[in-house]
Amino acid sequence: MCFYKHLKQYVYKNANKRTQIQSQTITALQQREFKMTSTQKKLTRLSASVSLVFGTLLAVSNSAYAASFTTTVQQDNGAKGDTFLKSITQNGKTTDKFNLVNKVDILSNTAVDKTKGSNADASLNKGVTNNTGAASTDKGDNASSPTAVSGVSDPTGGDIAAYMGNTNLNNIVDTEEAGSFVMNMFFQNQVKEDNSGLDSFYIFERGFQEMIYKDGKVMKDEQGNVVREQAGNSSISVRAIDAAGNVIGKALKLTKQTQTDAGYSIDTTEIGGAQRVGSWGISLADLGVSDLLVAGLQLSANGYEHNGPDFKLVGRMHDRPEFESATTPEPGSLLALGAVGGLAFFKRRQKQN
Ligand SMILES: [Ca+2]
Ligand SMILES: [Ca+2]
Ligand SMILES: [Ca+2]
Ligand SMILES: [Ca+2]
Repeated sequence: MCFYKHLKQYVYKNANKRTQIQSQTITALQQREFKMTSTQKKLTRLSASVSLVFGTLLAVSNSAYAASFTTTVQQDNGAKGDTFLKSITQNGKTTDKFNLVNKVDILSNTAVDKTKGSNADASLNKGVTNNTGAASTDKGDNASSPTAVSGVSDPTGGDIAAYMGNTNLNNIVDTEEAGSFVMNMFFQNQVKEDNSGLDSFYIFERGFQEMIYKDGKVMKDEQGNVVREQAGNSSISVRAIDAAGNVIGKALKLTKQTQTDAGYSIDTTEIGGAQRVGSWGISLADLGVSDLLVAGLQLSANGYEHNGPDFKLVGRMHDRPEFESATTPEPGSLLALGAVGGLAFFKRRQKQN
């Protein structure tokens, strides 16, 4: 009860400056959740109305760091063709329900230079590329796509959203190694934590390979054999955002060394042959947030530090039926709802006592 009393007071006390305190509120809630006794946790679980609003906090403490997972794709026409994501299996659970990106705000993206590059011709438009700029839309050479690839034109948020907004893993964002971008990606369904053991987001990145160089040198083991290891060739940074696009939680750099094999290859318009794909899974715990405010992810890459990630971002549909038809609420209304829910619970508890 103490927990909700404090919560109610906290939310009310800060009602006028709620946008500023969103992330602090989450942190405070998480800290209190960790401090809760098992009896308190049991009480919390019994309260359906409160769990609707705050129940997701329960999952925060039992989410382990992202485990490896298996990706199943349907690829009928080889690496150049459509490559549909069929399911993901992780921690013994399989899902085929995905939460797709439906809106992208490009905050920055190195502009294409039509005077440079391999297709230097200012008259060129969509459908070809000149390998300048940063993020652009790209697809398998023979794959279907919602629109022509952005090519030598800078992509719009709508272009990127269209390429992320389907399960065709051969519709991607291609990024030049020297380029930088920051993009906010929002999902069609609410992002909710659950106890399925599956991550909330998956990123597939083209360029997974066997490395024989480490720190610029060929490494050898004690027997003198060249050390080969599997890794991606690009990294990407991610951070949770709320519905207004404010960053929340902590920044997370997914490095190329931590990629795992996604088990398939793609050959897109910007490359001359098939490349293997690696993957990362991301949980809300990895991002240091509960799902109270999460509406999407901010993805970013900074030149050679990330080396031009070529990726598809797919969310997983949560296993929380009570949220299934809901769309992502605005942060303000969520907090107000939280305050009301907390108050109702507090009053009920008082009566019972
Ligand atoms: Ca390009
Ligand atoms: Ca890459
Ligand atoms: Ca190609
Ligand atoms: Ca690249």
